[in-house]
Amino acid sequence: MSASPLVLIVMGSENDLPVMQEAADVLAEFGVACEMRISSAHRSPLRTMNLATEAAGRGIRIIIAGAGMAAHLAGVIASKTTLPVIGVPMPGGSLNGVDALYSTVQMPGGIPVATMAIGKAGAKNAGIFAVQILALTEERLAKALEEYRREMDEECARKDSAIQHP
Ligand code: RP5
Repeated sequence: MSASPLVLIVMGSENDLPVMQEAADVLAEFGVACEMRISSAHRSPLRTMNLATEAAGRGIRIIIAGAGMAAHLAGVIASKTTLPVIGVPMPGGSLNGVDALYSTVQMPGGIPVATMAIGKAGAKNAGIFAVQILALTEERLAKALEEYRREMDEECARKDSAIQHP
């Protein structure tokens, strides 16, 4: 794994870590270096702004932002960088993540956030989506993605066979 991170993973609270770890794990599987940070759009707005504005200059290519409740983290970061920003709505709270989903996905025209599903599936897909972006210019990753899909297909076939021949 190369030393300098290509993907920055930001989350609004340490309580988001069990979900956002899914993104870091899948990036590690593909050998893509990432950096994980805690910064909140509401509780630490200046730190969040600085993370966003400085990211491109230090070699970050993609930002993954996970937040819950009135989740403005991904949108605020997207407003301060032209790097692609992938949003992950956190589950939990009174609305179990639907609030975060709407807050993350409903961006005004001009400032996109690529919003994933609520929770761990969304975090995992954020990592894979980041790899897919990097694979556009890195042949090693394009091949690794093909292999990843092939293994999923084989796993499905094994389970299909197992259920038929218990
Ligand atoms: C958001 O508010 C965080 O992303 C978190 O998901 C949610 C609640 O934060 P905590 O009160 O658990 O720190 O900013």
